[in-house]
Amino acid sequence: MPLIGNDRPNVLFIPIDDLNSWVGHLGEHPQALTPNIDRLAKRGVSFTKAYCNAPLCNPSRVSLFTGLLPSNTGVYGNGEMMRDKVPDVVTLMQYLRAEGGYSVQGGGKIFHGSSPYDPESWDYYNQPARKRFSGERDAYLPKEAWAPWGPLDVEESELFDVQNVDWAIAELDKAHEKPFFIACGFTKPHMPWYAPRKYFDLHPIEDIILPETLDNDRDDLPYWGKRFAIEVHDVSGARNFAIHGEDHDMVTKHKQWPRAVQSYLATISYVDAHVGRLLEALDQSEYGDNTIVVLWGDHGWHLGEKQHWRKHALWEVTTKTTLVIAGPEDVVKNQLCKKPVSLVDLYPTLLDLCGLPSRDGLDGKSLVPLLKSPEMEWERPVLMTFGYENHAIRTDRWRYIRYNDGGEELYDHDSDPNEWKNLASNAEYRPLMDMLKTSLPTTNVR
Ligand SMILES: [Ca+2]
Repeated sequence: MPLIGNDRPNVLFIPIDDLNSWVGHLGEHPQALTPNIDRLAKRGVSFTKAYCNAPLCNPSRVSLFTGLLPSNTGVYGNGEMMRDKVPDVVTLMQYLRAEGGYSVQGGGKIFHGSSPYDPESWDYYNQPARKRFSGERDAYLPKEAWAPWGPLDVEESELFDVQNVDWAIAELDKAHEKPFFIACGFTKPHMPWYAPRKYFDLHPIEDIILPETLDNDRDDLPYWGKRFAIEVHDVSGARNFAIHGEDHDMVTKHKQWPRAVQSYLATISYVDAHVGRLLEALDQSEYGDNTIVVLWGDHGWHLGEKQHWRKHALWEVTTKTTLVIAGPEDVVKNQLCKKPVSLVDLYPTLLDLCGLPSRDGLDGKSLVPLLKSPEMEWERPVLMTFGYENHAIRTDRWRYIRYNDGGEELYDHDSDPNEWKNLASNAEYRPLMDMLKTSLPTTNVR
């Protein structure tokens, strides 16, 4: 039924920078402690196979907010500006405002960077002052060691994300004449992993479990797979940040692997605590019953899997993230949805949930049917792109990667959830790969 004016639901949008799928209720790291995100998941649907469309900040977020795949915009890296590539694009916020009468406000990190990246997209943008804090390093570490993590002894109220949540809470406390879209974006758990000490104490270093890895995992990768594993590679700027050598060599040389995992888990727990404050404020506000909550990470993050760190590649760990949608009455509660979906689906999903007409030309598909019935048939391969003509396709069972030089990877998630065995050189799988290839984009904008 079409909704009008103030009958439309409000939207609380919670982007979380560099959050992979390590949240408690997904169980992908057994020590992830996120009681508040887990509580949100109980109020809606959490997706166990939610993927970014590009494995780094700018292209992932541009894709989400334009509803267009990187191959259709040409925004592949952090160096390309959205309005240079697609000057007239109507962002999700612009559409909600123009067609739905929404007030649209953002704060913290929504697009790439914490400044209002696209002023046209916002009625108001909140940007707390940024202060730099250094965490406590392990005492024996040499200065040149790559180890940007450690506990902080500071007042939490001084931290950027906490101040931004304070702003969003104040907004929820106000009377709003129009339906609102409030985006409260967290800059953590992006590096550096400095978080208040109490969150480190939740994750004692001596108990930390490292991700499962295979020593010679990279041997069966084609050229670009190996390169993406080794380099910290921004495809638009071709910059290589690996100035100290490979991240994994540095981490193991300085015995920092458990500390790194602890620090990432601690930083996630810190974010979760403040997600909790935000959700509590929503519950206590007059909007608790009429607000859609969407919480998402912008891509995955490696902590040593494939001897790789960070993002910037096309594997499962690089591309899988957290996506929870909760709130509206007709969304089922406390369900995991195991169908592959992606962040480009959020634009049409929100139009659907907000009772707005769908828009032509969007690349995603509304997830509302899955929000009502998470186990329904959903045959829709997800496309991920890293740089020009490098793509991955994820179906329920398979991940197929094809690089621009023709290099290929194929993984069977039924038997190999860690993606250790690249099956692409096995002729038996040629027909399957040819079939998966038909889901690759036919247009690749430069
Ligand atoms: Ca391998």
